[in-house]
Amino acid sequence: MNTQARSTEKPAQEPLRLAIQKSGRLKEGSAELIKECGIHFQTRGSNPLKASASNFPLELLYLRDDDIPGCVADQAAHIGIVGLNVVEEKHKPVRVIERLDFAKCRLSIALPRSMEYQGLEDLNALHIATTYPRLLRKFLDENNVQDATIHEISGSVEIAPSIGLAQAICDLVSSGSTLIENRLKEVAVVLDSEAVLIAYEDLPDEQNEILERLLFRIRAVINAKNRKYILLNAPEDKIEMISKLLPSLESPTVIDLLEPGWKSLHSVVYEDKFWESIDALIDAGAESILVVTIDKLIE
Ligand code: PRT
Ligand code: ZN
Repeated sequence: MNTQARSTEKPAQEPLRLAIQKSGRLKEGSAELIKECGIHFQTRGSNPLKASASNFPLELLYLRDDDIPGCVADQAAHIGIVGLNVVEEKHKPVRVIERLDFAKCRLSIALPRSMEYQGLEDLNALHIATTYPRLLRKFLDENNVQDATIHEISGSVEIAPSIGLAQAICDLVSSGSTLIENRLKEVAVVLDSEAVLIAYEDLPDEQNEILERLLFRIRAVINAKNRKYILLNAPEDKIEMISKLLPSLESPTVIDLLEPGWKSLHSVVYEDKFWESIDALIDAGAESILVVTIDKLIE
């Protein structure tokens, strides 16, 4: 009887292994995303580089960001969260599954402010310092800049021109203040980057199924992030005009108010577009406008 019971038992599911950055600019955003997906982790146990979720078949591996594409390519991790800049530079065989809408930056070429610059051909004959030699070479080749020399260095790229190591740099920029501090000007964008979810190219069915469940949650979180739920009141005869002005995702809901001749309009809107249309909405007669954060949005 015991044997029979054992034979019908389902084998334990092997969790999906997700590699995230151990410490650095991606750490907080990665942890926040997982938390918003409703996945909980106990405090790390005996191994400080690993953690298991208590309510989802997910295991976390904490790594340096540079190691994440390689670990996913050789299946030490099934999936990873890392900057697109690192994925493209490392050029490992992994799939980029989803842009995650945080850690946005750009890989740019910058020159000393005093240097004259008319266009990409002015980069010819320059020495350019970077930690991204592959991406820079590709960009220069694609733009027919054949005579620039690339100096690969491992950090502090922004000081290279001031110490005479190079005449130009190619580095990540977000606010632009590091460039300003170092009297540099941005002249060309090589890559627009942000955190992305990458996956092993040929995941086993079991892990692929877990990934699909995780992706469903991640997309609901990302969809909600840049959208707001808006409620407003307006006279009945203004509702049609107002609904045309609203940057809605779909047809708004219109509800009668107790006060005769007045309606309430509810809709989901893109936050950035909402700010562009707010004045027009008020001019058209919208009142008591309430904007509410959305927790998750499943489309
Ligand atoms: O230790 P580990 O190897 O894991 O981390 P790391 O030191 O290599 O990387 P980390 O944590 O600095 O960055 C991780 C990822 O964050 C990068 O690969 C990018 O995808 C993303 N990211 C977003 C940035 C920036 N913004 C950014 N501004 N990475 C670096 N910077 C640096 C940039 O190199 C420059 O020195 O910030 C400076 C410029 O910032 P601004 O705001 O002055 O323009
Ligand atoms: Zn790194």
